[in-house]
Amino acid sequence: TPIFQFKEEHLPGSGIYFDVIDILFSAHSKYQRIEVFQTASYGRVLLVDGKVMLTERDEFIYHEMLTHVPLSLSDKIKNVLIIGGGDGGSARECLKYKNIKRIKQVEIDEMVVEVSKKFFPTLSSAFSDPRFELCICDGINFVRQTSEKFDFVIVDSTDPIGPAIGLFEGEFFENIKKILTPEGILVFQLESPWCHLEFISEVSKKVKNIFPIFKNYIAFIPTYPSGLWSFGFASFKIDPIKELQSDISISGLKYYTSEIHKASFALPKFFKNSV
Ligand code: AG3
Repeated sequence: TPIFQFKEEHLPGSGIYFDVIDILFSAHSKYQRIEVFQTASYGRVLLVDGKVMLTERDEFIYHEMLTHVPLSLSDKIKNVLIIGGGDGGSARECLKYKNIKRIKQVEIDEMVVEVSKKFFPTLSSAFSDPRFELCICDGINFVRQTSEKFDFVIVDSTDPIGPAIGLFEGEFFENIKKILTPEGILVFQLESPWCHLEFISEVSKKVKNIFPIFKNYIAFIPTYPSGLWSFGFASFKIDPIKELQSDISISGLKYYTSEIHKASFALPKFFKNSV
């Protein structure tokens, strides 16, 4: 029997709810409120400031689409930088590729990592891999200062509020451009075209002015606002549709296929018209 209903508002007066069976964790970190609930239908849910970051049941969709769309385009990707993504889901997917030699993760909030290790073992398995390296620091400063180069940068952020605002700004994307190799790719989570269209269109315009190639793509993620979610893809020369060659060699995926890859760049008209 549920102890209460947790609700997240997606649009004024409308949203999603979960029957909560158990409160597994609830605390304030230096940056944000972190909660883990056991729910009736979605398994464990990770909340940051009252917003759903992931659920055990549908996290695979988000993490597969953030990583396999770019990684299926080139087997030359060796060094990966993940900004945010403290739960480990994106790193877990990257580690499925033999060509990836090193993953550097830059997460601002250590509590997210600790909570994932404790409550989300299927996500945090990556943290013990020898190719994985964690830096608890601010991603915005990291890309400003580092002299390292990366073949692939993933921005796996929260919504653009609090410490994450800077992860959607021009200066941040300019700095990522400087640390990418010539064959490099940037992907980032870009909110819901249904709920945050204006924001998406502003960010997309900024990134289009910085990178020669920029494309928006979408996926169906049931527990995020409206269920229609988007991502940004940027690169210097790798085109995300033309460069897709053969079928993906990674087995055990549950959402990503090459058909889905191609289809994810087909945008609903209201979205296409505004980006
Ligand atoms: N990052 C994107 C979560 C955004 C969801 N927004 C919301 N529920 N209002 C998820 C991090 C998973 N690695």
